[in-house]
This record gives sequence, structure tokens and C-alpha cells, in this order.
Amino acid sequence: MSWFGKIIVGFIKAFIFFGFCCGIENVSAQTEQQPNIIWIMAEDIGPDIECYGMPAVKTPELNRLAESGLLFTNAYCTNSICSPSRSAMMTGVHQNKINAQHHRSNRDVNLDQTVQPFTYHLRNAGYTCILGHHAVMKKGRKIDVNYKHKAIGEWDGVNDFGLFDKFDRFNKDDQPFFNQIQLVVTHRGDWWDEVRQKSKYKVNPDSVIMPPYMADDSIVRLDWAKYLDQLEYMDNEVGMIVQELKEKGLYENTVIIFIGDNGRCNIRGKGYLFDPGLHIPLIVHWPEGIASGALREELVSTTDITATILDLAGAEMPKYLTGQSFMQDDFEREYVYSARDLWDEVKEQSRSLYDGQHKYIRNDMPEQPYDATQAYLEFYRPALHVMRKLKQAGQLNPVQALFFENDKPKEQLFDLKNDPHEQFNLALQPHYEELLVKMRKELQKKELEMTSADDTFWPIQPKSVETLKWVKAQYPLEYQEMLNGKEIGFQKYSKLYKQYNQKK
Ligand SMILES: [Ca+2]
Repeated sequence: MSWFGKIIVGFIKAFIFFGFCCGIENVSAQTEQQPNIIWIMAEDIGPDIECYGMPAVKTPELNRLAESGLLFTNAYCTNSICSPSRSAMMTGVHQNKINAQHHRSNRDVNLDQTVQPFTYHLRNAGYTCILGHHAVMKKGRKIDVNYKHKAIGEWDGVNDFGLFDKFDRFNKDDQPFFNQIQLVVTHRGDWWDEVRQKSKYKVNPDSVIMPPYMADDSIVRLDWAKYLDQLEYMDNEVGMIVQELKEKGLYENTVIIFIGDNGRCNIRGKGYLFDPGLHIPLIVHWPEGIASGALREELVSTTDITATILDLAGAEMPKYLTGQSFMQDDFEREYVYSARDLWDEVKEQSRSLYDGQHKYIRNDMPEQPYDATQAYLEFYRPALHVMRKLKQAGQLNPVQALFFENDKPKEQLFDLKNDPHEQFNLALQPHYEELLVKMRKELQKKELEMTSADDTFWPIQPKSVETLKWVKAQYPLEYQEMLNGKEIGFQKYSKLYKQYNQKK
């Protein structure tokens, strides 16, 4: 059994020890009063926190929420990149069904007129909808959805496109309120080094356990440790929000939903349909409504979270939702259907279907390599540069080398129960043909079901492409450092490039 498997089993045993089994029945304890709901969304993280068994990281605040709330071990997003994933969550509808699957596209196109953002329904149910938090890094106001919208104001989807009522502060007078708070620190950024430098308890790179598809290299380890440093900072921000709820007397009747918006930003993670791209943490905590902690292992899609929020709020549950409330006894999800489409300058079309054990991936553009030398990633993936060199030197094993091949397999089939790191593609093994055919058909069915009638396509040109070319020409030494695995700072060079253009 892998290290991760062992830890998860240990964790399950710990839960059994405490007498936890299933938390659904506890929901009946909910008060007549509508609960407040805080949706804390941490950027670009996998279930890499202590209560999920990740070694070397300390997350006491999230551990506490998980111990007395619900900890979901099989939560998956519908796209492994921010904006399509968030577009689905903001409506409760799979992003492909509303033509919101292409990253940062269609920002001037109205949302499908039959669908509304879920905050529209929350507001109809009497909720004050709040965006951001006054004390978190950069104030937590990111929305990032692929249809016409603005942060504050009314919504009718034709003339008015506001998603929230106000920014940054919840108070007793706002009850019932819904507050979406974005924790950006875990997103790759120029602040990662500073967060590590200032940390009193820097994560030891030697304590990090690398997954087998990563090269075990000192730069890659340090980068992973730095990621965990950001998770610790983020955990502290969660604690700060909890503390404010307590001080304001709002803690008992507030549901805290903690999730990631897409998987971790590293090899096979953000941007890919491998497990690290789609697998996110999900913790639900509510003192008045959830009486004791429980481990929930069933399959959950992020669109189910939207449905759950509407359900908890007693709001209208529109028929168009592609998710269901996991607080209901009859909650059942057979598959999570996920998709990857355009990301910055890289065209892509991949689809996956996961049943909780088997994952089928269909790559419609196998000629597009995983390592598509995307400008944004050049700045933000030290492991990419290190492993490219190791690949050239013939020092990667086949599992590690897959990410750096010139093309992708057309189809992949993995057994996540027995192969959690997706090392063995079963799609070409005759023994699995029956399963392969079944998953292929089921995927086609889902694809049809989730296809939008509208195919408007207005992408935004990413600035990273020009910035990267400019850095290469103007800062050859720094560029070389980047190729050696140093994060030189995308924000820093974007700013310099902007200044350079203004002076011209
Ligand atoms: Ca993200």
C-alpha cells in the first residue's frame, strides 16, 4: 500500500475510534433559523492538509473543523483550472453545459438565460451575499467566471450582472448571510518565498514525501515544502475567520464549507485530468446542524456543493442544477464528469469520468503534449524545468517521463483504489476491455448531456506569452535561473514589462 493509502486507512481507523460513522442524520438537528454560510475557497490545492494525512504540514484550524464536521475524501472539481471550475460552482451547472469551459473566455457574453448564479437564488431566499474578507491576503474577492458578471449589484442576466451585495464584512445585521472568501496565498505568486522566509516553522523539505510521478530532487522538494508553507499560512487565515465568527456570536449557526477551486499547481495537477488536478479537499462544519464529526467517502462533484448551499439555505433548487445536495439522505452520485479545454494559449480537449474507483480519460488532442511549454507555467513550475533536464539526461523513470513525452495517450484507464497515483494505464490491457468500453460509452452519454447549444468563443489573449518572450530577451540571466528551477516572479516581470511598454 502507498504512503497515502496507509495514512488514509490510519485516519479512517481514528474516526472509527471516535465513533463517527455518517453525518447525514445529524442534519435533522438544524434549527428553524436559516444558517449563515461561509464558503472558504483556497486556491489551487489538493487534499494536502494534515487532516487528510499529508505529512510535514501542520493545519490545526482545518483539523479542528474536520474533527467536529464532515470531511469528504472524494471531492472532485469539474475542470482542473480556476475559471471553468468556478463557472460551474457559481451556477451549479457543469461548465460545458453553459459554454463556460474555456479559461477566461466569453467574459462579455451573457450567461445562458435559463440559468442564474446561485447567489441570485440565495438573495431571493433572504440572504445577504458578501464577497471577500477584510483581513485575508489580497482581501479574497476573486470571482473569475466565464460569463458577463460584476462583483456587486442586482442580477437579471440581461441588464444587471451583479453577483453579491457587498464586500468584506459579515455582521449580525446581515443574517442570514452567505460569504464567499477566496484564500489566494496557496495560488502560485511572488509572495511564496516571503511567506516561507517569515514562517517560524518552515516545512522541512526532507520531511516531504514525493509522489512517484515527481522526480526526487532537492529543488522539487523545496518547492513542495514551500507549497506546504502556504497551506499553513492559509490555515491561519481560516482560524482568523473562525475567531471572528465566535467574537460576533455567529459561530454556532454558521456553516463553514472549506474547499479548493482546483487541484494543486504542480506536475499532473492544475490543468490536468489526473487525480492531482481534480481532487480537492472538502470540509463542512456547522455546530448547530452537524452534531458530530464524520468521514464521508462517497463521490462528490463541486456542483453538488452549490446544490447543498441552496438546500441548506432553504432556497429554490432549480431543475437545471447538475448537482444534488449531499446533506440529503438520498444523495447519490455515480460519476464525476470533468473536462479540460482552453487554458491561456494552449488549446485542449480532454474529458474524464470517475466512478470512485476507475477513472477513464479521453484525450481528443493527443498531439498536444502535457508539457505544452505554456508561458504561464514556465514561470510557476520549478519541477517542470528540473524534470525536463532529467528527461533529456535519461534520468526519469517511465511514470515520471510520461508528462514530458511528445504526445498523450488517446485513452487512459486507471484503478485509483489499487493505483492511487495513476501509474498504470489499463486502457491497452485486454483484460480491461469490457470496462473500457463501458466507461467510453458512459463518458459519451455525459458529454452529450453536458454539451451547450451555444458555442460562442471569445478568448482573452494571455499576457504571459509576450511577457515570457520579453524576459528571455531583456533578462537572459534571470531567464536562465528560471530554467534552472527558480521562480523569478511572474507578477514582478509583468509589471516591468508593462512599464517598458508605457515608456515606448
Ligand atoms: Ca485556482
